[in-house]
Amino acid sequence: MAERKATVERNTLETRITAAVNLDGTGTATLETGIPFLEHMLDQIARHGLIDLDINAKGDLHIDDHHTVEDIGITLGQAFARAVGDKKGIMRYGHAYCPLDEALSRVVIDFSGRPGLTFNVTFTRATVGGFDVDLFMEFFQGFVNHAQVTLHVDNLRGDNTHHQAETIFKAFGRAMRMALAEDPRMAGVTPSTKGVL
Ligand SMILES: [Mn+2]
Repeated sequence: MAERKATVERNTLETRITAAVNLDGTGTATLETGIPFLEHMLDQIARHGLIDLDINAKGDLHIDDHHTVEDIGITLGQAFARAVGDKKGIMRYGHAYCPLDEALSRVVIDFSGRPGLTFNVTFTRATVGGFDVDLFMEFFQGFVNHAQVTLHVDNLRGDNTHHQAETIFKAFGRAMRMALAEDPRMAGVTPSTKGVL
């Protein structure tokens, strides 16, 4: 099986980002974004998705975190799209429920080739660790648009905002791990009756 790795560099007047992914990693993350809470979340994707992530972002944080968070989502989405390639042999669909104490989230992903995000989350607070929780949806929208995946994110319950966010990212990692897993019976086969994804 070919290595499923990609590195994408994306520079705009607002942000300069490099994102490297290895879909068959061991869950190590090297993160330099200037946004500690986002790094805590990206670390969950790596650890629970068994995906190696190396993300370096220099953004206009003197304005706020918005451009940097959205553009990390975009760049990471581009890296995933490139690393997953023609999607032959993958499970395509993945889902996971992850709890953290009182919080529970469900994430369902389909490497459909079509961008689509349903984000059904009501955070109990507006910020967590100094991070504006509105930006989580911006991150996932950027990711979905460029990875070309269908993604349903539901926070089913939770009182603590940190727990809500963390269960979403853990479930996202786990769902990704399932969707990207390869079944030897599907080797060389596109998991679609259309024959193309
Ligand atoms: Mn935590």
